[in-house]
Amino acid sequence: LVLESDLRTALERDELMLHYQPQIDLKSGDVVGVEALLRWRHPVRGAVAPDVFIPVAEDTGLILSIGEFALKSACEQLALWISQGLGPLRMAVNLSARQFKQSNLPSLLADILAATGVAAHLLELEITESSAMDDPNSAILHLRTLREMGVKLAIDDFGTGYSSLSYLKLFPVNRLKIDRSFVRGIDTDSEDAEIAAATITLAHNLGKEVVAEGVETEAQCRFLKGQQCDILQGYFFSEPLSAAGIASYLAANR
Ligand code: G
Ligand code: G
Ligand code: MN
Ligand code: NA
Repeated sequence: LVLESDLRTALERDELMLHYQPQIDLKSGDVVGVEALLRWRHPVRGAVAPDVFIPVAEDTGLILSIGEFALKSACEQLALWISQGLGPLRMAVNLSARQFKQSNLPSLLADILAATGVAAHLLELEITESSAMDDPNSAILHLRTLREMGVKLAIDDFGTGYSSLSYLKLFPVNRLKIDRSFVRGIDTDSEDAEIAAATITLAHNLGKEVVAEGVETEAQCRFLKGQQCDILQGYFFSEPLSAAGIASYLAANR
């Protein structure tokens, strides 16, 4: 596969980078954090979407070095923003299933936090619902270890996997991220609205916050506000931006 060999060299050649999407606190309207999202600028193909290259990276094991690059770059960038007075700000980073299961993840994280000086509670790790439910009992143990380090934890793409509600209670995570496939229809489709409302109530009853992703319209914002959702993320506020773009966005929205 052409993509695979190209992906091997992409890291060395500096073709991978992060973009960042703002997360807005619904009550205060403040930008409280960003989610780091990988971007690959291929020398010939141009921009390759993560939906295309992340699965290749997963299958080949390249995701471990790519994921390490993402964690390290995200923390370095956060430290820089904080030193420039752009904090307080939290950084959310996506973890692939393989990264999440890797036994040296806690020591890797500890090294990155120490090297960058980022406080653990400012880093949030997003684990997809399907990777948590793949082996829920060991997921609970991994999540507990990470939680004890002081990092924040979120279940990503919530509602798309086969989550057992009894496990959800046992996952020591701070947040649920409602998948954008449910957010899309909340103001037009009564089933999407019911699912989103029930997810928010459930999360709150379990002591967790809720992030709605893929928020694109004012009507969706209004619905989520009515349901006491905590944090919003989506094109309505901003698409994922370069680091420089985030600095301008923060300057304009604070
Ligand atoms: O904007 P978007 O096209 O960036 O992202 C598409 C998918 O790729 C999302 O499901 C997102 O979680 C995933 N993704 C983006 N960046 C990363 C990353 O750094 N690590 C992992 N594992 N997945 C990522
Ligand atoms: O799966 P995960 O939540 O990590 O991935 C986030 C993905 O959602 C990225 O591909 C990002 O570019 C995309 N995204 C972010 N905001 C919006 C939005 O408002 N609408 C849509 N359709 N996609 C979005
Ligand atoms: Mn995510
Ligand atoms: Na998601």
